[in-house]
Amino acid sequence: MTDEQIGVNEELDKQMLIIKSFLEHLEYTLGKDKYSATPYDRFNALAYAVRDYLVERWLDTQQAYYNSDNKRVYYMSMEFLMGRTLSNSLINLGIWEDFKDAITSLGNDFDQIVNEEQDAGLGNGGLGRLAACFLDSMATMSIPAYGYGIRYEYGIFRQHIIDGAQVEIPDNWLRYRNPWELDRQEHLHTVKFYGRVISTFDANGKLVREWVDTDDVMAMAYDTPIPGYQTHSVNTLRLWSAKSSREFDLKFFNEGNYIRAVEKKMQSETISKVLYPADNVVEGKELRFKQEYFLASATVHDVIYRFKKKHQDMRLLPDKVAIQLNDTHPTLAIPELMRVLMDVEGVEWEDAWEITKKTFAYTNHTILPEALEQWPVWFFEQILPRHLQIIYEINERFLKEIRERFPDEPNRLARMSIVEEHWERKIRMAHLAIVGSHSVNGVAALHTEILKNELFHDFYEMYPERFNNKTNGITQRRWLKMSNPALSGLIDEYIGDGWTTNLYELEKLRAIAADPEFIARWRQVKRSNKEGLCRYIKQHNDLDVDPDSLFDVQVKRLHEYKRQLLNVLHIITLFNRIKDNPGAYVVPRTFIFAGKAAPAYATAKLIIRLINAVAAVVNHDPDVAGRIKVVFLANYSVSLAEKIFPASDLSEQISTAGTEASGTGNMKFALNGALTIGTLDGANIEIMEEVGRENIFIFGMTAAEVSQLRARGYNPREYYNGNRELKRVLDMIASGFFSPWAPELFTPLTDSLLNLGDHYMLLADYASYVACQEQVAQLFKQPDEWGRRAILNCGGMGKFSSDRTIDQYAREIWGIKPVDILPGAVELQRH
Ligand code: 4GP
Repeated sequence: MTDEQIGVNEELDKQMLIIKSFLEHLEYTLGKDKYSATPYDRFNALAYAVRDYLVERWLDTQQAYYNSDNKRVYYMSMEFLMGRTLSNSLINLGIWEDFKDAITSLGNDFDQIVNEEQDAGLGNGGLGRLAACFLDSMATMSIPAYGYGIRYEYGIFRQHIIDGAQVEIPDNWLRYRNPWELDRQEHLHTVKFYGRVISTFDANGKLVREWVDTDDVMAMAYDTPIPGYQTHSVNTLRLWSAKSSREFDLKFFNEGNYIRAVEKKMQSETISKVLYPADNVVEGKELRFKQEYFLASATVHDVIYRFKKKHQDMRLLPDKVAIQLNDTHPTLAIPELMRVLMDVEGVEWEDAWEITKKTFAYTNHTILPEALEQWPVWFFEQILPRHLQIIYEINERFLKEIRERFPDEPNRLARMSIVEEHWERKIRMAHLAIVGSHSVNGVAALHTEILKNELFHDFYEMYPERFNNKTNGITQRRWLKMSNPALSGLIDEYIGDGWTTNLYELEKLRAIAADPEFIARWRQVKRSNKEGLCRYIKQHNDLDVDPDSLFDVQVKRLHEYKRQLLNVLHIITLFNRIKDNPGAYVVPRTFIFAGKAAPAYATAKLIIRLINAVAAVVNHDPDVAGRIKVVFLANYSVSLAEKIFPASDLSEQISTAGTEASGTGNMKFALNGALTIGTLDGANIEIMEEVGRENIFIFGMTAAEVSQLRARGYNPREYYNGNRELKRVLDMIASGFFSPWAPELFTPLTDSLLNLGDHYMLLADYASYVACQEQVAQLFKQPDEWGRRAILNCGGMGKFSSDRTIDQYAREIWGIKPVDILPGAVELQRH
């Protein structure tokens, strides 16, 4: 046989194995044949076949981590917004083509099967998706890492738009099995709640605390494999699910009231039922508090259990374990580790406190005051009495330290105390996180400066060495290679595929950014991606959209600080200009929005209604004649985002300067060749630095200007009275122009701008935004120049890979090195 024939035979063998595995899973795992199998069964069979592929590497990886005994990192997060797993796994394992060919040869539509997968929507937005990107990077870089979270039965709600308004539908994503997870019945931890603390003395006269008469809930582990890209390593995402304990069952069932006992059992299992659907805001509910402790306790137990397999001396813990807290949500892990070290392991306070501080690191994701967690002291008194004692002691020692360091500043104590004493007494979780960690980081340069100079300034003065910046990033595997195969293929053709693991390679695009042939190819790709999105819009919104129009896109959570309303003011301005001058040439634009509003956030929901009301007017006005269109795509999710970014021309990043901690959508757009219109906020600033000031549309006040204006006294009415176009737009909204059936429907929105202070200063930035949008339109008239700048944007994205971010966390916070995974370690053991 020739080499070529051998190659062909190997290919055939591989295909046969894939087909065999797929059919076996269809038959034996799912009990279906080709007549009874639904498309969803085929997806499951395919997923199981891929999972089999992963398992050996997974075991090899875990074995290698155990053997090497390197330090490991635990990324604790209440949210992991994973999206779909199948296509990502196929890409990371490098088996996409093999599987596609094999499955297609059976007469299946491969893409249709891939599209059957439900999103794992265990997160709200930026914070949860960042955690998912980090998992991909950590696996790709062979960093011994674990994600720890909660296996919510209901993820983020599905959004329907009915008569222009958001309607929430529960996301019962586990109803049709989850082929990726493996339940670990043996990894069961008891999590205690309620009860009381008793103090006794042991034989040596040492004070011992016991937390007794508790209501216990079991945390059961479910593991999902996280394959790295082009590497043998497969990491673990471990999610906890609440189960009632056997003792619990016995106690209540013995009381004789069977139904009451079943109710109680169900109650204890509600802990992992549902994700709280709020982004950038706290919902101070007792159930949420319990969820946070559930995650904290189960994870701390697991970490210690794994540590103790190899070590006895607890003082070595920080040499072997780093725990990163994704915001303050898992901060109860700090007093929980203290409790376990002291009450279970017998470590003295001083040692326990050193161990704890060296182990934990805290990432802040927002400076919005409504998002800073503060739990009422009475929650602790009832639910976590022992933790309250520990927190009080931490605070007492901390206040003493402040008094010593700053003897002449009595006000400092109240400002910095972990306990807020006003009104209802509360525990300030951010203060606890800072005091109990050795590292505090923001997620973009500006954000970190705001933490140091404003929000946490007192703490920065006391512990300057703890503060550091880690600018966010995104994984280019999902957000370019997987979701935009046409563009990634084109890039490979010109500069190779090194960018998939070293995003700085994209710099090579700069040299060919002016090459007419490359620009033409680039534009073709964008155009065909836009056609794809047009089909989606037709199918879901029954609207015809012109793929040659400028796709002007704002997709993200609905929030006042993100200023979707400013975008709407611009749309209405253009509408008025067309109405005044129907013959004038206007660059055709399609305004695309998507995003969910927290169900209890009335203003955000009203903005959705306004967008849809404006769409109804604009899209049907004969004078407008299709020159501008407005589209709201329902149910924004990871898988919808994957369709939108590749088809976008303009990325709207228009938050009030100083409010968006980083943003990560901004990076996904630019990576896919959209130009940004944005304020000098969050990571936009760093994007500007990388792509060049001339290749981005910047408008509006800086963060410093926002503060100055606020300090001077901001009067939105000055802007309203001073700008005729703005006044007209606001008057139209207020007068019911877009809601003739309910003329006052939108007055709360205009009121908030005109009468309630316009907190996010839309009116102050309006003129500058509209002027900047005119520059956008001018440039869009020169398609090749637009294309050149889009290429330069993509070429400047090297810094924004989550691989770079993770590399910095690993070196600068965790002190963790990658572990080489030897293929076949498990295989060898077996023989
Ligand atoms: C988000 C921030 O709003 C966003 O700017 C940032 O990019 C993202 O975290 C990741 O760091 N915050 C949240 C939240 O999602 O709930 O606080």
